[in-house]
Amino acid sequence: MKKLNVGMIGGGFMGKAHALAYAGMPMFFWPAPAVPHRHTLVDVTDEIAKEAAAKLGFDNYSSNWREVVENPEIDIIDIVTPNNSHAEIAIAAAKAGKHVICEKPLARDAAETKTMLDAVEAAGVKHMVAFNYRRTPAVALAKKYIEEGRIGNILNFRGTYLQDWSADPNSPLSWRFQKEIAGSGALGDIGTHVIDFARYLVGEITDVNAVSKTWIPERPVQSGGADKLGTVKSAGDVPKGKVDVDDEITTLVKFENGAVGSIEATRNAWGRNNFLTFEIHGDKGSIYFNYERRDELQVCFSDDPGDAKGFRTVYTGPAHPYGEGLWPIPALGIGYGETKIIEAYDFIKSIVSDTTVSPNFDDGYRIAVISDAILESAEKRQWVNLEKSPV
Ligand code: SOE
Repeated sequence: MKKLNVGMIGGGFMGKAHALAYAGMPMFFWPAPAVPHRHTLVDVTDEIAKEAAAKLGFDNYSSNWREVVENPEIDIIDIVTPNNSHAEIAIAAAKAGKHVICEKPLARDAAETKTMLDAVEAAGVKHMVAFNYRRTPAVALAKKYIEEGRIGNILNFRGTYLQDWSADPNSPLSWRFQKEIAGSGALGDIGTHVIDFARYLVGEITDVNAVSKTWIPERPVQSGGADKLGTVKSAGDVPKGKVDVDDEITTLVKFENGAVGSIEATRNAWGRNNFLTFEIHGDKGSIYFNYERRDELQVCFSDDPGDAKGFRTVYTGPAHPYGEGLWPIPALGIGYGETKIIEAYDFIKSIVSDTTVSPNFDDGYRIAVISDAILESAEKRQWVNLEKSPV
């Protein structure tokens, strides 16, 4: 069976998720289109890379990503580093003829993202941006119902991504609060997942009208390189650094097909953990999804019997998208790991079958253009029309 060697740049939280996906993919989707092989892991020092390689099952380690990108044995470069390093690595990887998968958001703004898109297109390599949540079977099922016309013409999309890991002012100043590294705050980090849902399920966004807030303007400087994501709180009189990105974004949106809607993203919503939701109303029915209950899709169709009208729950399983490879009984449980396994499967399949996979760098670029427009709208306090922009 064909093997594809992966060089993974970054061995933190997302590195763990991607390594799990490479290990698990052939166990779920067999025969595998090709078996991803964990060849080399790169991190900032040899010591950190060595430990991460041992933990995540890679044969080799390195602290020099350029050497790994140039290594002729490597087929795929997987980028799971902070946002400010994505472009340089992806462009070098594309030039070296490697297929590239990169964590979201692709880069810090649309202009930087465009350089990545241009590079992969010029090199003719396969590319994917890791908006994994659209690969939750219940989300793919929503897409299927919409394409089959089950809820008719879409009127409204209401999407949220709410977390609370940064609601405490003592949560450290992770790189995710620094514009120079992250590009934007809640918008780029989690709002982009909702924008991906909106484009995937409804269509292209044409106009936005947003408000943005930074609730906690400074945070304790984080010790050590690893991103603590609010799990470690600093107490007492510790040095603080400036937060120069949005903590919260709320925007109205208009779609090309006439639908309207709203998108909200915040990491300051006490009690919300991974509250990634959408409710879509069509003229023949409605669909509701909440990632915190990710085996379930709530549906209501206008032709349901009058005495049974109301939302009901479909539990995803073998009858639904990706069901052929996943667990044999509905509601045994889809997790974050499974969404990443499906993502790896679709990426490997696109390489082997020489087809385009979505979301790819073009989608990542369009999402970056929408994100820039949201920030511009919040700053100018007015609607911003995207048809005049390069989407
Ligand atoms: C932090 O908000 C984070 O890790 C995001 O960066 C991921 O994209 C999301 O899936 C989980 O939360």
